[in-house]
Amino acid sequence: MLQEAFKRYYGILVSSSRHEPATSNVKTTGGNSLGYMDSLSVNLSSPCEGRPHVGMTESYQLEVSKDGAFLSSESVWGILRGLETFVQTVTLAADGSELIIKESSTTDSPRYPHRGLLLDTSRHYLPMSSILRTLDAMEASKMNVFHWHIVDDQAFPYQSEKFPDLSYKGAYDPRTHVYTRVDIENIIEYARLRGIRVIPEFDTPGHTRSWGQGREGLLTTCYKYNNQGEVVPDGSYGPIDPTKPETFDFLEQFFEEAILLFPDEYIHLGGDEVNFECWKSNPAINDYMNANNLTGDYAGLEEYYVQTLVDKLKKFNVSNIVWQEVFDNGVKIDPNTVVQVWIESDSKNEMSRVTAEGHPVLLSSCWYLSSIASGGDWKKFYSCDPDEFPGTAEQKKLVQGGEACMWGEYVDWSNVESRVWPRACAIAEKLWTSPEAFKTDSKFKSDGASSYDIKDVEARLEEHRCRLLRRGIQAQPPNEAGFCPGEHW
Ligand code: CP6
Repeated sequence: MLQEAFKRYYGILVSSSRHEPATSNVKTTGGNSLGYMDSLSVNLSSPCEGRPHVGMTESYQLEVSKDGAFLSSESVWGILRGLETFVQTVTLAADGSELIIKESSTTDSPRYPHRGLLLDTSRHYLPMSSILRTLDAMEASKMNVFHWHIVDDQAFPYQSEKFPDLSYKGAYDPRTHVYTRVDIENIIEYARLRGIRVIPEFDTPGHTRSWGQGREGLLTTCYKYNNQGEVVPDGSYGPIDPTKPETFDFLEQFFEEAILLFPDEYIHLGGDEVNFECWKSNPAINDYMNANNLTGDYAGLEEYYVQTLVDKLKKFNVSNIVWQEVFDNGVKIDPNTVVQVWIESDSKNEMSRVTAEGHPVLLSSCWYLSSIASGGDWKKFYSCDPDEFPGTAEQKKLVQGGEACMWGEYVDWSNVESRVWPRACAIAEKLWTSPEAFKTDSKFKSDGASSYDIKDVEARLEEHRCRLLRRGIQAQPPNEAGFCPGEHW
């Protein structure tokens, strides 16, 4: 893993630190009388871990002085983050002849363990190249979780081996617009090498229209009254039908395959926005509810669905993330189930309620990359702080971080890169940097937790956007005016 990282970052150092075409004359010399330097000493003090995981150590120390450049960490993940910082601190001399690094002493660690980005590959398919470049940009911004909202109502690009009809019938094109096992393994490996976890989301029981095409009988048949006043199917389908035992046999087999393919300890079970109208219209669903003391209680039926699914998945030893409605509807979820808050209204109180019940929580409600405001909307993203909600220190400890969400309506391979970057970088910094870090800043003003200088943030974001461009990421301009030195590439 480290050999790959050294190669990767060496390439970035020699090609992307430069604003002009690279020459073979690469050297790291002292702007501040550091003298000629040709190496970075790396000290990994604990055994290498194979996979990124929740709560992995990412802290590192970087010392650059006359004695040399030294990077140390307890974990391979810390070395990766430190390499990123190292190449970011190397700059090109004004005359373009050499690379310069200044004296520095850095002790760095993330504020939150979960710094995610959601990509939706259902509304529009994203080719492998879009996903891999996203992972490159995430590494450059020290993000560590790729939340893959892989399927939804509109299309089913996940190619299941046990149930090939799902993508055969449910993908936009079963030959070209699918993710095969090999594609998925390649994405997971590419992410692993960058210290990024891949968490798949198979959102049920709502948002599942595309599942119905390859799996007859899975979805609820919706009914209407015809002209004669009879109740008849209206030709449309609703959420997964929880009243049929074969539903759960199928789901158990389906999830078993997915859990074996995706190695992360967590799987996202969705559970958001379940529309009750179709369940209400269906006579068999209502008969089932009457027979099970659930008459009229559709949230109760949803609870039954999620509960049964979670119980079936217990034997696979996987932990769950769910959207907030699962918690709101009173499903008895395990204490370690992570709840993701996405509804903008009342989100601070929701953070309080979820953590008061002892659940780990993720914030997304203020971080929709899909809603575009004109102007520098990164400032709005940056002003949102996951710890700012009414609660005790114990409750704050349950905040795992958050995720920037790139929902797929209106984005595909042609614009996803510029839509996400560099706006997601504002969120990435928010999730990495502790408010205390700004206290060492010369411009620090001691007026509470949100004491950062927005002008400094702006300058960092401008610089980082230029860095992404040099690495081949089509990041859009973050502000109303500006330029990148040496552009365009
Ligand atoms: N798709 C799914 C979506 C959204 C959600 N789930 C969504 C809803 C409202 C906004 C943004 C996204 N497009 N499956 C909610 C988690 Cl503002």
